[in-house]
Amino acid sequence: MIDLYTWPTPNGRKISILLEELKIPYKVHLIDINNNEQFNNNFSKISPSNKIPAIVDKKNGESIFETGAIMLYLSNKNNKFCSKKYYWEIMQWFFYQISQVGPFLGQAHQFLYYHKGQSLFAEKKYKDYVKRVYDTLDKRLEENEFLGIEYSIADIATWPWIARFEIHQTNLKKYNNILRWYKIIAKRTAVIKGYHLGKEDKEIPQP
Ligand SMILES: N[C@@H](CCC(=O)N[C@@H](CS)C(=O)NCC(=O)O)C(=O)O
Repeated sequence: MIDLYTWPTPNGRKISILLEELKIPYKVHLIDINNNEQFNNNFSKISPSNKIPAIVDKKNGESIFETGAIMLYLSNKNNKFCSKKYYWEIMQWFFYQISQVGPFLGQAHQFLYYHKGQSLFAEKKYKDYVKRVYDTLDKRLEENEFLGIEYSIADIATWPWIARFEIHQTNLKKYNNILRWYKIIAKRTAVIKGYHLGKEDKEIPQP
């Protein structure tokens, strides 16, 4: 049993989708980041940078923050979604998500959507970067069905960010390969369940 401290955001959804895919029982504790609950003392003990998500593994009492570490922990323990055969293919695209897709699309959301008009420089910078990320992913998916060749933590980490295509103002229909990949993953039962966590009313965005 895993305790999952989270909120329905792309980073939060990476973990709920992975837990669903792994069929691991988990209990959700919502940390409302719009109400600054991430700064509560109890949460700081398991997430020292005060960001969601974080987990506690009830089996051994281990607590983990940072989605990259959480996903590697869960996937290693269960020996799934990170095959030995394609290990380095998966790792490259997994770390590309952690270091580039997430941080750059996250900034794009701030400057292109939530705080539009604050900085023309930042708007151009992140609009260009979103295009660069999409071009990179589209090329990879032209040559491979999934980012890590087979469905893996690289796809599970990236998909919830692409699901925000409307917020980073991208027409997904212009990227045939990402579109195909997005739709296939969006149909998975575990993805649907993990996506809806905490926000049952919100549908998966359809391009
Ligand atoms: N690098 C972190 C990023 C986590 C993150 O940015 N979480 C956001 C929500 S998606 C958050 O907790 N924001 C609240 C805050 O920064 O105070 C990870 O991968 O876990």
